[in-house]
Amino acid sequence: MGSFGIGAAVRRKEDLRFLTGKGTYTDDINRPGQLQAHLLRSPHAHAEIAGIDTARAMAAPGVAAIFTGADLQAPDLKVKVGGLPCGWLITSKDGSPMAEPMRPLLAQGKVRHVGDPVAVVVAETRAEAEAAAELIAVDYRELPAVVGADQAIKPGGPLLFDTAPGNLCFDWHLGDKTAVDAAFARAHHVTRLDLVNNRLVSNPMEPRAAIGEHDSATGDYTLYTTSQAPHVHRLLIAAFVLQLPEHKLRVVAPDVGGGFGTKGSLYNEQALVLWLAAKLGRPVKWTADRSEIFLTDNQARDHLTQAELALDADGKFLAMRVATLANLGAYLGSFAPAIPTWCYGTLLAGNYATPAIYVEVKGVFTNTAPVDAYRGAGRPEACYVVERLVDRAAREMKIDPVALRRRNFVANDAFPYTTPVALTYDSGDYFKTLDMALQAADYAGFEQRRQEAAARGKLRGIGIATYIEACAMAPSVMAGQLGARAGFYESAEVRVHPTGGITVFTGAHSHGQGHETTFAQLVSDRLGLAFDQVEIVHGDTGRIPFGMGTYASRSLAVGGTALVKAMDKIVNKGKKIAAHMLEAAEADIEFADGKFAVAGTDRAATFAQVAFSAYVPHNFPIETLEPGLDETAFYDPTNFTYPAGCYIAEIEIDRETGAVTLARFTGADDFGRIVNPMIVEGQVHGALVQGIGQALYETTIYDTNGQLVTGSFMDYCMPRADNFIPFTLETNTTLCAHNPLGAKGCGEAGTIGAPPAIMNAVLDALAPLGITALDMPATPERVLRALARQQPG
Ligand code: SMO
Repeated sequence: MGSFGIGAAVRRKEDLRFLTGKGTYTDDINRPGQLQAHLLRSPHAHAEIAGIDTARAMAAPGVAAIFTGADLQAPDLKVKVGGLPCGWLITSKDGSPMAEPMRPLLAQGKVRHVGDPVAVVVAETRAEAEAAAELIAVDYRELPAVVGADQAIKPGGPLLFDTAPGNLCFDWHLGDKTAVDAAFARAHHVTRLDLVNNRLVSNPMEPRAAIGEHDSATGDYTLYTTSQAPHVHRLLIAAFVLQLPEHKLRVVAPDVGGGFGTKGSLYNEQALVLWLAAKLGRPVKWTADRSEIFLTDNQARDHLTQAELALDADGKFLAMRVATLANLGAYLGSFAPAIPTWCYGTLLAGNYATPAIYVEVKGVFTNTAPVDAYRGAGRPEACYVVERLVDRAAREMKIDPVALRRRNFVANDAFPYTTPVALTYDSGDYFKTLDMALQAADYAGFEQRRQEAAARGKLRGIGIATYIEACAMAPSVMAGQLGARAGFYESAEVRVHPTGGITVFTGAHSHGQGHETTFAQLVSDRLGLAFDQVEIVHGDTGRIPFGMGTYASRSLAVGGTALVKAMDKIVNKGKKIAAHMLEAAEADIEFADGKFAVAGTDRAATFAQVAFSAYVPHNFPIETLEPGLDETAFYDPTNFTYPAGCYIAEIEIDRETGAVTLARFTGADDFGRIVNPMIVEGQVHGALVQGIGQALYETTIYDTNGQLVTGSFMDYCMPRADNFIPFTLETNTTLCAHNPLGAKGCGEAGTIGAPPAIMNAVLDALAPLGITALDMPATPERVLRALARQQPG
């Protein structure tokens, strides 16, 4: 099965339907008698609602119903509608739990960001619902708004919640402050840096959508929706928001056009359409338009950071100290508080053996859209701090940035290596990865290219960033101790059909990752079956076993391992059946290439023959074995996985326009075992474009009143194909030491390593002019302003 097994660049099965327009996305689904919902959203960033008059809107054509926040809490309701729960509890330095204000489905007397939902109109058509919403009169009493985390924590300013004094959600820390302070006191050199990690809008190609359906005869609910984790969303809606028996709710996430973490969170509309469907006795559909995505999808990053690195005279890192303000927006997203804490602070060791690290993070509420997980989720923010600091330290100490990195890498013989910020790296070879990238980038030839560019009037710079990420969060017990309100295992059910075909039901979810192909390769490889004998099913709680879905680059390492474990059970049972069929001892049966064979003989039964015997048990050890050959496995990893790599960016700056263009981009990644190199390359390309997008193009701007200035593609610069050049990508594989596939994950690397590589290159190009600081994105305007500051007059 070499051509379809592990390591084969199999073309994606799912692409036939995607590329021929035959995918089924939530908005492609229409249920009989369905109504359309439209949300009236706040035009103000912060206001009290003194009254809502829906009378005129109710009389508008096609309107079936209008509900406001008060209706969700009405005294005559048997079950009041709850707020959206948060999946992670962060504990502050002083031991107190984070502030956890309610996030209602519809505003309860107050709005806290532009786009906050105030009322829902349900009508026969979307146009009618939208038109009627215009007729709702809301009496807003405007309040002053606050948009920056640094402003929000100033005393005496606007306050979002009475239950969160100072707009503070948590004040968290990690690491040994005393050891860090002592190391700084004896340092030969200290490098200091203030950084802004710019806020992003994730903008998946497919907007969020939800269809709620309720069967009044059975009491069953169905939700079709854009979700990365259908079982998690079912649990949250059933247990916390609507208080339904969990088994009465089926959540179907059909084809999903990009998740990026944004669709891992639960949103108001997903619960609301179910409540509406039951209330109105008809299915209710809602699909976001692009403006709603900008206003109400969870946004990303938005850190203000002060970072310091202490070094000895040889450039050995002694300690790192980091203080970050993390803007959480107006409400807590499902995983929001975990992102700037456990997903960020724990990654500040980077690829380095820094002996002492201390990080403090304040999570702050502001009158902006909620901020939550987005591709990389905390790790890009950490990598950006580390790699910008290291580069600046190299420049200040006049040490070659490559040499400084090498001097401080975790040594190859140090694994498993426990960092001062709670993680244990299991495997890696950062030296070889760096060397591969340097070689492929022709690092040695750069000076010549710089001079050649200078002759053309261009400023050319080169920048390096190494990265490490902690993927596939684990283990569940540890996560629970750290405040997680979820498990981190994954499930797989493998159904063997009597004629030898396989259907895999996986708890992981594919929203662009290509699981239907990669997981089928795992089966083809392990069971020796033809590729088209294998079907992968995901995304439907009515079919799949309970699973955690897809995030944190986990699907292969965790979901794939669950699948391997289920197949191991099948092979073990198959051996018992084959031993009976072949009249041999079980211990003598070997399974390879799809055949159960008696060792050292040519007596064998194919997988299909054994499967048939399992379901038509005429020649079967029925006294000792149950018929059937289906197996299910759950896998809870014992550690995170640690993909790592090195990116080298080369850019040119046009001094007249300030425009930064990519000249070269080279990467060397260690993703552990790679199942499908073509899919991995696609994942790296996509993440690199998002990472380079953050560094050069994308940013989210609110004005001081909390109005979103970058609320459309006219103002928010999405990277485009013509901004890019072909990437040169290498892989250096060290296997994950604790899962049987040796897989580490590949989905987020590019968003983590690319931003600092690009910014280090931009600052390298500007260094000869004395420019030492620049924040992302390095837009032409910012570059020109920086150049102008250096040339007074
Ligand atoms: S940002 Mo992700 O789905 O861990």
